[in-house]
Amino acid sequence: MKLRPNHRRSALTAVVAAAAVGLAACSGGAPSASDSATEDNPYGLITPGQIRVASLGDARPYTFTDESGEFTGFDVELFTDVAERIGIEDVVFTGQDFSGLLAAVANGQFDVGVAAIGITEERQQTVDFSDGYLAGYLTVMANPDAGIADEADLAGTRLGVVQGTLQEAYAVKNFTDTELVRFPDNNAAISAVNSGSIDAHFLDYEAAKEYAEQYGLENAIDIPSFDAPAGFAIAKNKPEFQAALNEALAAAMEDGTWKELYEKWFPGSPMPEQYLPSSEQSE
Ligand code: SNW
Repeated sequence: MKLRPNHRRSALTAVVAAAAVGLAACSGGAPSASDSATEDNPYGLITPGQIRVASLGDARPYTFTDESGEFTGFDVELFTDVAERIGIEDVVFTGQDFSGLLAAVANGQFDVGVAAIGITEERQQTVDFSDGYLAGYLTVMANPDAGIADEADLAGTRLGVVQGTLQEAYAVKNFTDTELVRFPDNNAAISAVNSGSIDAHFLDYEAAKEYAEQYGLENAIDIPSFDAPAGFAIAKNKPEFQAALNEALAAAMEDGTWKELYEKWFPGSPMPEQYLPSSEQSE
């Protein structure tokens, strides 16, 4: 009794299988080798299955290396979560100077740059970005004795900036009576503040807050940089990678992962609404 249906099913299976083989043969035949590479490597990564990330070792709490040399911080944990959502567990972070970071992504040494990198039109000429994931302030951090409370007080002072940052660009444009002193990274600039060789350093808000606590400095001036939210920088012409990152990033915001990481790494900072789950947004 059962023979017949079984028989039929296997006949049907055979037909389906034959059709599948036919299809595979067709699709395998027509396109070039680059298509099969895309199949194994849908995001066009340097090494299939691995994401190489250009980052910073000293931009706590965004991206930094802990005592054991492991990369961690808000941006690192967010990116690692996003990568996992697109099926990539093998994420390798490498510390760079900020000034070389976008070029290293653009010329294909890294799949992505993750370092509180503000999305600007100028930067978009060399790299593409994911959607934004963090919008905050640029901060002038100084010794409380320096008497710096607003932009006018910067006249005649020596102000540190890290090369290639939005802080450098902003200072060049707006702090015209200030002597800018360029550093490769925040640690070098903070040492210079502590030794008194510069009066203040201009960096990202959360990084300033950490150094301020550590060294008895203060966040003297906060300048909104909401029009340049941080995004993940990726080489141009990788639309599948960009789309996958954006979808995963949106999911990390919608399920509260973004909020959890924000509270973990930026305790006490005002909670911006735009990246929260839609149920927690006011309109
Ligand atoms: O534009 C801000 C953004 O609104 C948020 O506060 C995170 O930082 C920024 O992206 C600015 N970050 C600087 C930049 O993009 C410095 C980055 C760094 O030092 N790692 O140039």
